[in-house]
Amino acid sequence: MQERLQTLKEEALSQIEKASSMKEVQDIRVAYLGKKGPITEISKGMGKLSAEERPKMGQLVNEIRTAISDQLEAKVNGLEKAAVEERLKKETIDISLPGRPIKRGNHHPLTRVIEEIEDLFLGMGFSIAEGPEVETDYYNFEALNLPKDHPARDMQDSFYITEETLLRTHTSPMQARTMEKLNGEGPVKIIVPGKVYRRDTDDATHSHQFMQIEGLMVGENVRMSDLKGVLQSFAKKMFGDEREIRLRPSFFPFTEPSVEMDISCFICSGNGCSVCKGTGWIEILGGGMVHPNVLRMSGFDPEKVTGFAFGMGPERIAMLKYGIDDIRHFYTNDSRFIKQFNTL
Ligand code: 2NL
Repeated sequence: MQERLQTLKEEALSQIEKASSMKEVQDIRVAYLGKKGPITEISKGMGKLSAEERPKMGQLVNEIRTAISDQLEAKVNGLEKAAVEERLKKETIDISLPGRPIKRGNHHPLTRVIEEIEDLFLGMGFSIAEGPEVETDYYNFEALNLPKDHPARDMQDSFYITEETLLRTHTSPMQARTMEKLNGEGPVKIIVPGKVYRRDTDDATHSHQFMQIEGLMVGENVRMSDLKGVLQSFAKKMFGDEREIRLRPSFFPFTEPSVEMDISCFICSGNGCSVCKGTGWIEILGGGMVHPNVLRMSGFDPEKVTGFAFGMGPERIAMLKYGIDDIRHFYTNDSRFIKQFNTL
C-alpha cells in the first residue's frame, strides 16, 4: 500500500511537471484527487486496516494528497504567470514608433497676399475700411463721377439687383462712404479690401467675382509724389528690394490725372522674358489724384484738400508673385493647389 502510494505520488508529480495547460492540470487533479481517484479510493479503504496501521497510513495519504495538491497549485500559479507575461510581451507598445502627422491647414494664397498688403499699409499709417457688397447706384457710380449717362458705366457691366442696387463693381463706394462720414474733416488714410463683381465670362484671367484693394489718402498738400512714394514701397515689399516703378498716363473717371503703374520685371530684371513680354516692365495697378468732383460730392473742398487713390487686384499680384497661370485656381479650392502655399 505504501509502495502504491509512493508510485501514485511520483506519477502525479511527474505529470504535473509536464503539464502545459490549465486543462491538463484540471484533468490531473480529477484523475488523482477526484471522488473516483485512487487517493479517495485508498482513504475509503482505510477502515479495513488495523488500529495500529490506520493512523500511519492516514498521515501518509494526507501527506501525499497535500503534496499533489500543493504541486497542482504551484503549477496553476506558474501557468497563470506565464500567460500574463505572454500577454504583456504581445501588448507592449513600441514608443520609438514615430507619431502619425497631424494634418494642418494653411492660409489661402490670396489671403496671404491680401494680409501682406494690409500689413504694409497699416505700417504706413493707413486704416482698413470694409463695407457692403450690395451697393446703391449712388455710391458705386454717381459719387465716383460716373453719372447715369456716363459711357464708362458700359465698360463695367454689372450685376443689378434692383434699378438702384447692385453688387459693387469696385471697392471705391466704401471710400466715398468713409469720406462722407468725415464731413470734410481730413485727413483720410484708408485701404479698402473686399470682393467685387462684374458681368464677365470666366476664363484664365477673368472672373465675375474677384478681390480688389483700393487705397485713398486725402488731406492738405497730398501730391502725386506721395502716391509714387507709397507705391514704390509697395512694389519693393511685394516683389523685392531691387524693384523700380514707373507711372504712365492713363484714364479713370474718378481720378485726374490718372496713372498706371509698372514695376521693373522681377523675373528677367529687364532683359526680356515672357512675363514682361520683352518690355522689362509689368503692369500692376492704376491710380491717380482724386477727381475734384469726387471730393466735392463726398463733402470735401477741392480748393483746400487734395487726394490720391489707387486700386489693384490681389489675384493679379498673387498670380505674378507665385507664377499662378489661371485665376480660377483661387476659387475652386482644390487642396492640391492650396497646399503648395503652406509655409507653416
Ligand atoms: C485699377 C484701378 C483705381 C481708384 C481705383 C478711387 C477711389 C476713389 C476716388 C478716386 Cl473714392 N479713385 N479709386 C482710382 C484709380 C484707379 O483702380 O486698375 N484697379 C484694379
